[in-house]
Amino acid sequence: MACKRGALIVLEGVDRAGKTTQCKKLFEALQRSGKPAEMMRFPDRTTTIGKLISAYLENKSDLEDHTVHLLFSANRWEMVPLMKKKLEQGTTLVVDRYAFSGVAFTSAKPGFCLDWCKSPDVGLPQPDLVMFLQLSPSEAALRGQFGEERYEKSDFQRAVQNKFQQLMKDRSVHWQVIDASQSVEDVHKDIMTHSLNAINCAQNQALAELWK
Ligand code: 2DT
Repeated sequence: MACKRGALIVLEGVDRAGKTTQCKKLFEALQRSGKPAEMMRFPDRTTTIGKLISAYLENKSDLEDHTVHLLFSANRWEMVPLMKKKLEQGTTLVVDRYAFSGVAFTSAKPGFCLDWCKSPDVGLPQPDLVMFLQLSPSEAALRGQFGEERYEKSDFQRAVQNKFQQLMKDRSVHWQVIDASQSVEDVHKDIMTHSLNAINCAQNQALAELWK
């Protein structure tokens, strides 16, 4: 490796756990401490594939369930060359949702198994750290109403939460559960500690492939 690579850091979690806020705080804190970092999010709604996904999520179009699952995965694969380039250049990527959301959301639908849902994402860049922002449904409810998008229903969100619990049993992924019921600043401190560790470890390790 020409220079020390950046780390691939993913935040996952249930709705209203504060993923997007925490991604931004982490990105800003890394930048302030002089560590090259960039933020990404999935779905990336700006690409051609992302626009199809966005219309689906906003209930402006309907897509068959397998089809939309594969589009979410394609939306990650189309970013892989750029992700690898950034990581190799030493930039740490802070990513809001990844393949785990892909699997948890689709497998919460009737008729889908975890293995089928994982298969299109096998071989994606393996995150160095996946932090799961854990929040109970009752605490999430205190943070306000769900939005208007397709998956923002409490029964479905509960099923998604169960699927995340199943995914977290997989020891091939470096999961870290974060208590998202703490204050924004305390959650940030936890996330920063784990991220700095991951960045240190990643420097001396080759990028692996997810679920392979
Ligand atoms: P936000 O843009 O608010 O995060 O909502 N999703 C996401 C999937 O069903 N599959 C995926 O692969 C990904 C990344 C989660 C996006 C919604 O899309 C769902 C919520």
